[in-house]
Amino acid sequence: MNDTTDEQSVLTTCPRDCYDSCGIRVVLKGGEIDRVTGDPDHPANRGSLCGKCTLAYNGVWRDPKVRLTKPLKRTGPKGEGAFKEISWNEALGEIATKLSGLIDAGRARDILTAHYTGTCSIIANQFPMRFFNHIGATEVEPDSICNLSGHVGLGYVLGESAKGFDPRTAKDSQCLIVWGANPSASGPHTDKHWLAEFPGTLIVIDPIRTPSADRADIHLRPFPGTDAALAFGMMNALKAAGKLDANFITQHTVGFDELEPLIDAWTPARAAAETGVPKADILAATNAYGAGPSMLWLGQALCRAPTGGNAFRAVAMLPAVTGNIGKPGTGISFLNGKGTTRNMEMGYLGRADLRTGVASALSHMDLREHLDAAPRDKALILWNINIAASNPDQGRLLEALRSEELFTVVADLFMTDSARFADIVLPAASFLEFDDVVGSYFHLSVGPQTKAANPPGEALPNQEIFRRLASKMALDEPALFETDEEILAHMLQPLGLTFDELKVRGNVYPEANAVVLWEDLDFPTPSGKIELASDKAEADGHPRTAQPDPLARPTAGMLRLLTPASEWHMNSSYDNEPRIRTRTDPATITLNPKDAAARGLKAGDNARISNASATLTLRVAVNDMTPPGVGWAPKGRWLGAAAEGLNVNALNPGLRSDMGNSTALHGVEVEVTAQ
Ligand SMILES: Nc1nc2c(c(=O)[nH]1)N[C@H]1C(S)=C(S)[C@@H](COP(=O)(O)OP(=O)(O)OC[C@H]3O[C@@H](n4cnc5c(=O)[nH]c(N)nc54)[C@H](O)[C@@H]3O)O[C@H]1N2
Ligand SMILES: Nc1nc2c(c(=O)[nH]1)N[C@H]1C(S)=C(S)[C@@H](COP(=O)(O)OP(=O)(O)OC[C@H]3O[C@@H](n4cnc5c(=O)[nH]c(N)nc54)[C@H](O)[C@@H]3O)O[C@H]1N2
Ligand code: SF4
Ligand SMILES: [Mo]
Repeated sequence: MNDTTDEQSVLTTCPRDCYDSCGIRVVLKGGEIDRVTGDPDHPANRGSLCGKCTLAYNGVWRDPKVRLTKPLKRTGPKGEGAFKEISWNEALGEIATKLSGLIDAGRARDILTAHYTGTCSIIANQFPMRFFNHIGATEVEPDSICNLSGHVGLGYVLGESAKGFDPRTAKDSQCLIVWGANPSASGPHTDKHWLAEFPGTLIVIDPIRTPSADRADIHLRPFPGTDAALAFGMMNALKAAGKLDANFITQHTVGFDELEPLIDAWTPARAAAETGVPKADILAATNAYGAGPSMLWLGQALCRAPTGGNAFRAVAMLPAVTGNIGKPGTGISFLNGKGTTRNMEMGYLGRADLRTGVASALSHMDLREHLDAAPRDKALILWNINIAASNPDQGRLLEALRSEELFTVVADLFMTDSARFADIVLPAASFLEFDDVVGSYFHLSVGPQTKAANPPGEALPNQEIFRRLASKMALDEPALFETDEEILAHMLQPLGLTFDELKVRGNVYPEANAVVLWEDLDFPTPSGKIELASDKAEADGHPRTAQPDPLARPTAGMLRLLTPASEWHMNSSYDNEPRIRTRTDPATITLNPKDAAARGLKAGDNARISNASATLTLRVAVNDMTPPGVGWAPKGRWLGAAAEGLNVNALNPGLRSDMGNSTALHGVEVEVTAQ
């Protein structure tokens, strides 16, 4: 804390699921939070916070009238939101009785836990898994709702998917492709600073003309799901221009002989016909990328097509065949996560080694069906997640959550759509209310999460909730009771830092200077090289190499529905902030002028968006930022925001991608008609 006359400030870090991980300066007056602002000295955000966090952190997140402050017990039918306040002792007692009963009956696997990135600070994000590992519960595989197909696809090629490039090496680069990411929403400061200052040619590949695409020197607009064809067309053009790096291919890759016939078959003209991207644009992008050194940023939407895993493999071939990896100014970044370059022992937090029984992961894609299957008296414990708003197959999921046999516990800051279906609701503390650590998944920095206020009412940090539950269940594994101070000391020790030092510094780069990731060109694949063809993929039932074939266009009369990140929401978080609702109500779908005209729709009309799964009413916006054949309706709305009590995820029957049993939510097709 830095004293001024009557103000003090606390440096902390935003732990939302966002590329930026902004530095925050919390200003206190008289020991109370006066305002939450950006840290001017933080390299990622340089003093500002995004609009949504500025409003929410100075609004509902600190409003004790909106926050959950006491444990609650359901008093009415599930989903109706009727609850009474109870004590922690009573709440934990009820949960302990239910869980111990299942464990004693040899049914620990029927205790399901789903959690994700509601908060990404490391202890609050992972420590509760010690409890679930120890009791032998079933974890709903977190990434299967977001990006698992990408991890699997990239894993076949590079052997690891969470080691990317150091953004600081951009100074050595002359071309950057941002492929299927929209940093203007998903990492707004990375967009405003890093992308804007990129010294070379900026290429954005996105069907939608996003603000990031507007910033680009070249914007390619493939029809969704045709990216693999585009990548093959680019490799064909690179070969024709003599830009393939034969030495690199020989020394550091395997399987080029199997890939080459496909490259030869996919001329830029053929790729243009299949993707809708003009041939001249494909050639311009290829020339820029081929000149090197070049960087490639893979966004998370790219893997959310039914062919998303294959798309990742195909696009990852570009740096491999041109040698754009392992040198300054090159590389391929999906997520910069796990232990990579931050030197922290991430596995220590959730302690998979504590697991009892068989590890039984369940995909989010199978969750609804699993809840409906006998025995139905399972327990479902949700923390850091809002499945009622975020998961596919929404209509049937809500039905499953309505079951009187299912015992549901939700820990959250707010009475979310999921919390309304709970038997017991537990009030969680927010990031402003306890100490922790945050690492960005783009920048290679680490920041403190510093306690700036007490939690409202009786709210507790996730980790404390599960310590107390372990105690109530009389569990005696010492790791379940390790304190935050002990964990922080353990995690920061390899960085040579104490938490107190980190709090003063506000952020650190464990590697002070830009690092070149993959510099050793030693890939953790079976061959130790980049695998253009993969025995492992084949053994898992996939083709040996990436395939160029595009995903089929929507059925006649239907539009492809894209529902990516919204500028004003963080997944479903923030839809309960009134000043955000004023800016975003009513929920809209943006149509290309041709598609709107063909349906007799104009801006401001209400449209019926429907398919076999559901019907939803959305307000129409008309703009050629959306290409013909596509509707754009960003995610993030709570169910009450629509007349039907549903959101866009009701339109997704639960489409799966080709890899990892992971979501393919951008494969959804809808009919759009005037109301
Ligand atoms: N249509 C469509 N659907 C999508 C997507 C899409 O692009 N389109 N994206 C998918 C993706 S990528 C993802 S990652 C998922 C995300 O989906 P979710 O994981 O459900 O994300 P949120 O909706 O933000 O829910 C996180 C919850 O955590 C709560 N929370 C915040 N801090 C804490 C805390 O410290 N403790 C506790 N206990 N709770 C806390 C928040 O209040 C919020 O209710 O959605 C998926 N759904
Ligand atoms: N403001 C805000 N920030 C967020 C989130 C949020 O909800 N709001 N969510 C967070 C989370 S959980 C995640 S996973 C990340 C996701 O952030 P990003 O990695 O940026 O991914 P998305 O926002 O899902 O989609 C990015 C772009 O991909 C495009 N796209 C869709 N389909 C295709 C396709 O087939 N090919 C190509 N080339 N492009 C396609 C979409 O039009 C969209 O503009 O953002 C995080 N940051
Ligand atoms: S959500 Fe992202 S942009 Fe907004 S304050 Fe947090 S880290 Fe920064
Ligand atoms: Mo995500």
